[in-house]
Amino acid sequence: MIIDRLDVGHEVRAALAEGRAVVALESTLISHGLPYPKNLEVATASEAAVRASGAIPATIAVHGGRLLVGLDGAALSALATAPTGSVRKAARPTLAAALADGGWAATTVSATMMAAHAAGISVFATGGIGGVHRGALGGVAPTFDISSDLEELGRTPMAVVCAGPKAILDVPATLEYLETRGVPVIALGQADLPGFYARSAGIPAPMSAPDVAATAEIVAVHLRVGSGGVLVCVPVPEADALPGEVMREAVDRATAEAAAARVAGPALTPWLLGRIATLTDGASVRANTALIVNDAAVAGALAMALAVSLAATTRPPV
Ligand code: PSU
Ligand code: MN
Repeated sequence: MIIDRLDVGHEVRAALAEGRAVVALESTLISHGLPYPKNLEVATASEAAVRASGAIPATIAVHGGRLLVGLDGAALSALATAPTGSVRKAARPTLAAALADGGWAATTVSATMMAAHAAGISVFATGGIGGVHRGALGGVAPTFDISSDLEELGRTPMAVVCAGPKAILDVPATLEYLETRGVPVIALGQADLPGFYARSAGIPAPMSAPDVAATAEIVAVHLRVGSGGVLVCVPVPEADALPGEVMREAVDRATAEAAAARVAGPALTPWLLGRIATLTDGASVRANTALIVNDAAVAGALAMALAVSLAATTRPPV
């Protein structure tokens, strides 16, 4: 059982026991998504943003065969400064190997959801979820590269706060997949689906809620009557957003280059994010940084609102 591998930090354990708001944070964006020292700054700022909302942060990673829920400062910087290639990327299909290996592994959205749910956490913040990659379903040689994040959202009850599916993806196909798997997708404060680096993905969101309180109501009901997760999409802060056109050009070029270089599998997302950072002269890293910290703040507020309503009920057995 996953619970046998779980090490929940003191502060997080106490907060959960008291029914206080806790927000899970993932670690792949630290090890594979952003360069040092930006990654450590973002991880620290995200934890601070959760605390500023009144909730307790729980950054999750794998080390020494254990799933750590609530990294301390030393662990966070060990992960952020580890040499490239020395940290595994653990998703649901690769979590067991990462635990068996005994070294450091960062958890993606899917593995973070597994650990957070086992610990009893209902709210999780990330930058952008993985999804259906471009070319996964069509073209001469479909890759079938669909992130395990989507299946996890379909099965694990939890609110995942992000800035939209990552812009490198086939976003309409990703929305269709989420619909098929029964995952509500809520845009916060706007009708358009947030576009990760950009405020809008250029398509309407399946549904929207005006504010955190209204979002919390939908999430609370879903966690009681539905199964699986809810995806809450918050637009990147205006000041750091990439203009839609700049984003589209960089994403198109990076995607074509990745195909030409035959980059595939778990290496694809980190490769694309890195290439887009170069193509936009670092502007995409500023947007990515800002959206991650903003998501953490919103997740903190959501967890505060939910702590009240979830405390009043017991979750049905799964
Ligand atoms: N959000 C970011 N940067 C990232 C990620 C999210 O701003 O690097 C990570 C998440 O951990 C997500 C993963 O689960 O990218 C998706 O990887 P893949 O496409 O290989 O499933
Ligand atoms: Mn993949």
